[in-house]
Order: sequence, then structure tokens, then C-alpha cells
Amino acid sequence: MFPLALTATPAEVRCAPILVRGDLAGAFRLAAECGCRGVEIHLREASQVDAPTVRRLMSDYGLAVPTLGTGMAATLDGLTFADPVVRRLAVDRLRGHVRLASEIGSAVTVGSVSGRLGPDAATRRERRAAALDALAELCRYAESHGVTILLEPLNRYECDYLNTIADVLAVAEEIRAPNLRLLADTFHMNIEEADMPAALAAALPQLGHVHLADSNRQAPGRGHLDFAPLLDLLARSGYQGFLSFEVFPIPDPVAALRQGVKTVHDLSSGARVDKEGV
Ligand code: LER
Ligand code: MN
Repeated sequence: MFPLALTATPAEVRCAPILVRGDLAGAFRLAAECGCRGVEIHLREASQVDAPTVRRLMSDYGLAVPTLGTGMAATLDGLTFADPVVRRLAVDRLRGHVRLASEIGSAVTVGSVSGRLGPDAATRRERRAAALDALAELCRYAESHGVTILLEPLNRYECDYLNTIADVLAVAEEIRAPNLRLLADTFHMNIEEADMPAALAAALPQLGHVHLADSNRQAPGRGHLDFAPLLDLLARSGYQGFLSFEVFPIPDPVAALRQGVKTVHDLSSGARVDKEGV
């Protein structure tokens, strides 16, 4: 069975697809109760939590923190690698996440922080190069702290240069950071990929983490996405990383998590039966 995680943040936020908001201890308790093996913590800035507190929660509940989400630095504070005015602030903000990650043994996600290059063809090339320089700089800093960076393709309404798994694989080829891995999010893939299983198959060698969300950003099973071929592919590939529910708490966090876990369980046991040819 795949290791599963829920998403949580210590602050009260309204719009982000994060399952548990404002109660980190409650998030660890809920994750343990529902058979998850991790809590993916989303932080606008690293100072929102302290490492000893997180480590105590991890040890009390026997759970990992697979990665730290950073998207709120972009969505709430406008910090992105694509924007020349705030690029330095964005890198510095995420250095804080990297230091915290090194203390709790997690990775750091770069998703919304990639940002938008804008429509002007004359400046797009230069801005993309500078954004990738910022990413490469963060990767080097993370490498010196023993931390993995997870680069996530986002749908076209949230980012205008890293939309598909192929886009991220091309960036990985360009910057060649040994600690850069790919994060595949089924919600974004459903919008951008022509063939989701084929795209995921291409990602496998560099896949470090998966965000599970249905077509409507709710828990798997609450929309119309077909998770069976994706879970089957992951099971057959021997993927060892986490699958994390990055979803809205609809109808509420507990019901959403239970439904997501049940969907993955039901489909994964089906995948195992197929695999064994029974
Ligand atoms: C936002 O849509 C998302 O998927 C996040 O993981 C990016 O930071
Ligand atoms: Mn995501």
C-alpha cells in the first residue's frame, strides 16, 4: 500500500486546497486515525512553526512530513521566481523552508512560487532564464542542507511556463541539480496532459511526490477523474514515495480524507489483483 499523507497548515486560510487548516496537532491526530503515514505541511513562511514542535508531533504520532508546501508565499505574498522585482525575496523566503526541512527531514515543494513570465514574447525568454537561475540557486542551497526540491507543473491558469510533466523534465535537464525531483499533481495533469498515464510513466524515473486531487480539487472519488490506471502504474513501477491529498475540505476534512483514503485503498487492491493475474 502506498504511503498516504494529508495536507495541513497551521494558519486559517480560506482558499487553498489544504485539508486541515489552523490545527497542526489535530492534523497529525487525524492523519494517524485514518491510516496515513505523513502530514504535508504548507507554510507561507517557515517561522509559522518551529522544528522541535513539528518533530515532537512526528514522533508522538509516528508520522513523516514528506514535503513542505510553499505556495502561499506566492498566492498570499506575491513572491515568485518569475517576477524580477520579488525574485530575490522569493528565494530568501524558500531558503527558510529549506532550513526547516533539513531539521525535520522533509523535502520542499516549488509550485506556485514558479509564477508567471507574462505574455510579452520579448521578455519571456530572459525571465524564464532568470527564474531557472533562481530555482538552480535554491537547489544548490538545498543540496548543501541535504534537502530535495520537488518541482511541480501547474495548470495554465496558475503558471505560464511549467504546465506539463514534459516542461519540468526539460527544466531538470537544463539545470541538472542532483536534488531536484518531480511532483505530479493529478488535478493539474487532468487539465494539461493529453494522456495522463503516459505522462506519469514518463515522470517515473524522477518522480519524488504525488498530489492526489479529483477533477474538482476535492478528494479522489468526489469528481470524475479515473485514478485506477494511475495507481496501477505507480504500483507496478514500485514507486515508494508519498501520495498526498491536496484537496479542499469538502464536505469537511474528516469525510474528505476518509473518502480519499477509501478510493485509493479500493483501487490499489484492484491493481494488486491485476498484477498478480488473479
Ligand atoms: C496549487 O494548485 C498546487 O497544486 C500547489 O501544490 C502548488 O504550490
Ligand atoms: Mn499540487
